[in-house]
Amino acid sequence: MKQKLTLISKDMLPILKIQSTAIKALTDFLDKNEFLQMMPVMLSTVTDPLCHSVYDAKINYLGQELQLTKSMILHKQLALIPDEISKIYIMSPNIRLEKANCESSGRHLIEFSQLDIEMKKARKKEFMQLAEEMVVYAITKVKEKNSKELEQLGRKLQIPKTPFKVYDSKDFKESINDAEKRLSKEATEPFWILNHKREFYDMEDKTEKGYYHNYDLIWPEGFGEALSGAEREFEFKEIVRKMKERGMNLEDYESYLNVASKKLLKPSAGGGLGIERFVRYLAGKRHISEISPFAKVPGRKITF
Ligand code: ASN
Repeated sequence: MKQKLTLISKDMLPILKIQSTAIKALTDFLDKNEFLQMMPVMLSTVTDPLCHSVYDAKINYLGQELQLTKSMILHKQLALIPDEISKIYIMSPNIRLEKANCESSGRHLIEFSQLDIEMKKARKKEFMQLAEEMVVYAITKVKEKNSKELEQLGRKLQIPKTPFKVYDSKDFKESINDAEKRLSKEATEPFWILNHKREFYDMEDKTEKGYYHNYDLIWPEGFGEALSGAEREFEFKEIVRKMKERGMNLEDYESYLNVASKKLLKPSAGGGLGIERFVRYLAGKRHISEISPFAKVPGRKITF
């Protein structure tokens, strides 16, 4: 069988060094800003429905059907219920059994990790500012500590200037995906795209229907999406309305809806930064499989 071992590529050591610096910098930054680190959830009765179609990832345990985590968005909302807990993050492994046609995107893995963050009562401006500072802090640390490794990889990395440029999808003449691709290729600095019609949990404007209070952070040089997040829907009535609009089966979310119906969910904003995508950008590699020793690429046979 033809088998490529990324593990023994000569670039793996510099890449892992860069990854170690980046992860430490990201978590140090959040610790300094008084975020609490929570452990990942990998099995649950509920998970993120996502806004694109993937294959089911379920297992049966003692007659109970459990989902493998696609993202911890719903758990982040639940974790913020206690009054005393207001800022959290999780280095969260996710399983998304993507369709085989994602192979060529260069940025999809069926198993990946995201740094998932959530802040109670925050609005999008506050979260976006935090994310910009966090990313700049991590890139600065990588440049300081890994100049030798960046040189080995032939990677020239700029420290981005804040505030990042912001686009609103309302102003696009093409689809968001096309605009994102084009702008990412043209850009030399990371930037934001606001207002993307997505999952039920992203806040929709109360008066301007169809306007979403969400944001995607996009890497420049054609590297594409870095982070996606939003202000959250927390009111039961709105959650149910939006689930129905999306043709979701409400019974599948019974445990979550029960909590929401008791008015326990709090307003919050947050997002998730893709770790492998960040390392791919830092290392300047074109395919995400090049930065991960055990990469699981959609459509490709899994060996390890
Ligand atoms: N982590 C994302 C968020 O916080 C959700 C996702 O990964 N689909 O909005």
